Amino acid sequence: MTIRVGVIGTGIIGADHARLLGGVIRGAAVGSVFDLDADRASAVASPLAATVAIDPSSLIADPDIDAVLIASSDETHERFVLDCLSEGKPVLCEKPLTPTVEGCRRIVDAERATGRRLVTVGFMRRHDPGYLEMRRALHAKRIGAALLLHCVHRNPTGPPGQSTASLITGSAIHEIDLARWLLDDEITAATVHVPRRTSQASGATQDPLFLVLQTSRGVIVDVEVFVNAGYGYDVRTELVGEQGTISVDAAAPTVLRQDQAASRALAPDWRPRFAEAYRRELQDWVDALAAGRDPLSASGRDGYLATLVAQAAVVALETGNTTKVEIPASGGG
Ligand code: ISE
Repeated sequence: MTIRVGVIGTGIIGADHARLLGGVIRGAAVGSVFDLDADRASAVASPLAATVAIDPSSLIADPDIDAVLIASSDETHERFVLDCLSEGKPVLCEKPLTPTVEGCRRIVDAERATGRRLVTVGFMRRHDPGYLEMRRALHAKRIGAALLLHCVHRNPTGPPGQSTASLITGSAIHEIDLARWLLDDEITAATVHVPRRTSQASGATQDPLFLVLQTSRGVIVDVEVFVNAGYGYDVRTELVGEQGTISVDAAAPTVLRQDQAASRALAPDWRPRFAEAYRRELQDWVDALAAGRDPLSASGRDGYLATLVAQAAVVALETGNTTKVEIPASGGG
C-alpha cells in the first residue's frame, strides 16, 4: 500500500520533506505539490513525477491524495489544516500548528468533531535518537527525578526583519514541546529575561532571549534562544536529575586535531542536525497511516498547548512579568 501525499509549501523544509517522501520513506509517494512560487513547486514536483496543483484547496480535495503535509508559512497553517479536516484527510503540519491560541483551538475542536485523530504536528525532536535516549533514561529512573532542564538554541543567522516574538513562537517552541514530552509534565508559568541585544540582529529584533519556564511538578526549564549566534547551528540540552545528568549535544563525533587545537564540526543549520529525526518522523507518520494507528508524533492538542505556552511567554516578554498558563482539561476547552 502506498500513501500518496500532497505537499503544500516547497520552501526549505517542504522541499526536503517532499524529497524524503518521494525517495526515502517506505510506503509513500508524493502525488501533488503546491507553492505560491510555481517554479519552485515544479522544481520539486518534476523529479518525483508529481503534479503541480493550481491551488491548495484543489490539492486537499484531490481524491488521489490520501494525506497532506503542510510546510507553508506559519499564518497559513490554520486554513489548510481546517480544509484537511473538512475533507477527513490526515495532515502533518510543520510547527507551530498555528501561531495563535484561538487558531489552535479551532483546529482541536474541528478535529474532535471528526471523531478521529487526523492532526500531527512536526516537532521532529521527538524522533531524534539523542532526545529519545534522554527520555528513556529518565523514564528508566537512571538519574532519579528531574529537577532542571537547561536548553541552548542557537542559529547562525535569523531571517531579516524577524519579529522578536517569533524567536519564541518559531524557535523556542521546540524546547517548549521538548520539555512537555520529555518530562510528561505541563508548563504552568513563563518568564522572559531580555539580555543586552547583539549588534548582529537585524532591524529592531531583540536577540537573544532567555526564557524561564516552570512545570506543574516544579521542574525549572531555562531556554537561551539566540538566532544570530553566527558561528553555527548549536542545540544543546542538559537534564539534571537527583542522581545525575544527561546531555544531548549536537557536535560531530569526529575530532580534527591540528595547529595545537582540537575541533568538532557544527551543522550550518537544523537540517543536517535533525536529518535522522525528520526521516523517522515521516516514516512513522506513513507507517501509522498505513496501519491505521496513531503516529508517535505530537498531536493537535500538543500543538495547541505548545502555542498556549509560547503565547504566554510572548505576554511575559511584553509585560516583563511572569505569566501563568492555564492548561485546559481537554480538547480546545
Ligand atoms: C527554525 O525556526 C526552525 O523552524 C527549525 O525547525 C529549528 O530547528 C530552528 O532552530 C528554528 O530556529
